[in-house]
Amino acid sequence: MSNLKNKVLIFNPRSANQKHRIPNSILQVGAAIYGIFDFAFVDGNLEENPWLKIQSYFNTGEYKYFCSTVMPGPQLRQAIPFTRKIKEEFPNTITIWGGYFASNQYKVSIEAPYVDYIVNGPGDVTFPQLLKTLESGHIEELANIKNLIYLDTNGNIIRTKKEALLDQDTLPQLPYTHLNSFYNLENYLSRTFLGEKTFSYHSSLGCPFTCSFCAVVPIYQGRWKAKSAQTVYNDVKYFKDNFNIDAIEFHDNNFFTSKKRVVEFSKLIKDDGITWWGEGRIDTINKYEDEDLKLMKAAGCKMIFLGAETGNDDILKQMNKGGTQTGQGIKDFAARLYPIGIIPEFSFVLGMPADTPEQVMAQIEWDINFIKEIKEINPDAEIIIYLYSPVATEGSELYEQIQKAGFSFPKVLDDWLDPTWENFDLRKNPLTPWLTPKMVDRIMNFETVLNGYYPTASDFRIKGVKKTLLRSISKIRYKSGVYKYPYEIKALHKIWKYRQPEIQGFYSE
Ligand code: B12
Ligand code: SF4
Repeated sequence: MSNLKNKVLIFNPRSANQKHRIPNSILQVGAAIYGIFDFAFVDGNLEENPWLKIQSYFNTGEYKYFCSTVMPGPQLRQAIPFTRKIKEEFPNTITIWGGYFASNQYKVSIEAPYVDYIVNGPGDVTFPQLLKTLESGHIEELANIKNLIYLDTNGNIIRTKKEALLDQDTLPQLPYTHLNSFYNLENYLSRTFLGEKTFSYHSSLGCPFTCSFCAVVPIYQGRWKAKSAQTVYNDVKYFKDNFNIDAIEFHDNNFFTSKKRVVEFSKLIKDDGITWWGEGRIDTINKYEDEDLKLMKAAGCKMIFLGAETGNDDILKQMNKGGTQTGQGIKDFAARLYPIGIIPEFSFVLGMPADTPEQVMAQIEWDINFIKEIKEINPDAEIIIYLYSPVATEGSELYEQIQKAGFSFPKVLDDWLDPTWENFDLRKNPLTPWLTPKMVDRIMNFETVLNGYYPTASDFRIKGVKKTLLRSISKIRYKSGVYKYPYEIKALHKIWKYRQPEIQGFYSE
């Protein structure tokens, strides 16, 4: 299929300023065409000027496809202007987007004159099929390719059928060596609070739940498929043997869905001296036996990221949190993990819409007190606070509700580059009309005081005397509930460069 004029460039726009993770999205996209098309990777995280690099590839005249993964937030800063520029400077280029932003905000993306195709969800079959079809010139066959979004000749948006999730063990091996020929893999194995050399791995696709606020749901619609414990272990072992990794971040949306798989994996990895972290659900993991949790701890599981969302059972229902999660369940689980020693990292979403401003505020206060209770039960528990920021899950009840409350997303792709929308993506400035500045301040100030009184265990910069000082300064505010203007705590955080996992997008930096 490959010739000198149809090479493919696969781009990972800059997503962070440091401690770059192995770019699994583009790796998997590359795996799908490995041996079929010639392709180059450009990682915006490791290039000082990625545009120059991209341009140099296209200047050879050999590249025809510009393909970018796009998640919301900082990646848009390169994805949007570079895709536009490619079309301006090399008008014959075909542009293809994939990833969470492209799939969820598909209308605004595909209507941009410079985005030609969107791969909606998994690209393992769709991507090579799309390239082959475009190469064959049989454009009429596009409609038969699953997981694809494009405009027909009349400008109508076509969204083809969704493909059933594939058996993840049958997917091709990720082309690590190929990536290494562009960027030394050592660049991606950073020091984090988990270890000196942290490897990032994505072992399962989707999630079996359908929480109404979550970006995973519109794409996977309650489906989940995982690689087997043995396959995961084989990949981990490869990195242990070749790169001497001592830690893993599992990037799965819901790593702990299958107890059997987690137990099997724990048994396999237990003697390798590797520390690991993943994301899971409280109600799912609370069903594990104590023996399982102890085995996980012994096998290196240090911390689990858990969507607590809120302690209020009615709101959990409104969020469609599904499963059996309750406020009491969160407390029970926090208590259970304390003696076992696995740190629960609870993420809360504050500022959900309600009928009146008083109700919104009352709910915020309620959650603040709930979080304080959790810290009483398990002082090791980490708390991450997000402001509720809606995802365009069109058709969902919650989306209808937020639209009625006056919320809408940008109608033109370039508008996503506005700084206020970027903050929205970082879930710090939600632009949600039901949240008043007073409410946002109350949440943010509480968060500052909480982080002062309980500095996160995952920050290796704030320890010893610094920690004691910060705690004593924050104590009166924390105990009295007077959180306003916590400048003294902010100043210390600034001096000591406190890291905020919810903004940096990862928890174990
Ligand atoms: C790793 C990761 C990061 C890394 C960046 C990695 C990178 N690319 O450089 C870091 C930590 C920097 C990051 C940051 C953020 N992230 Co992030 N991130 C993830 C995570 C955990 C894994 C992504 C991944 O590697 N997946 C593995 C690959 C194989 O799956 P995939 O990306 O879906 O790719 C498949 C398909 O989508 C498709 N595909 C994807 N791209 C492309 C491209 C082409 C051309 C094609 C054809 C197909 C295709 O094919 C692939 C194979 O089938 C996801 C959640 C998840 N489990 O996916 C969140 C996720 C994408 N992140 C998210 C967000 C919001 C962020 C932030 C913007 C905000 C935040 N607070 O987290 C920050 C930015 C912060 C900042 N200051 O920079 C959200 C997006 C939500 C949404 N509304 O769409 C997710 C879904 C997490 C979540 N559930 O909330 N993130
Ligand atoms: S359990 Fe987590 S990943 Fe799954 S749908 Fe709910 S919030 Fe999303």
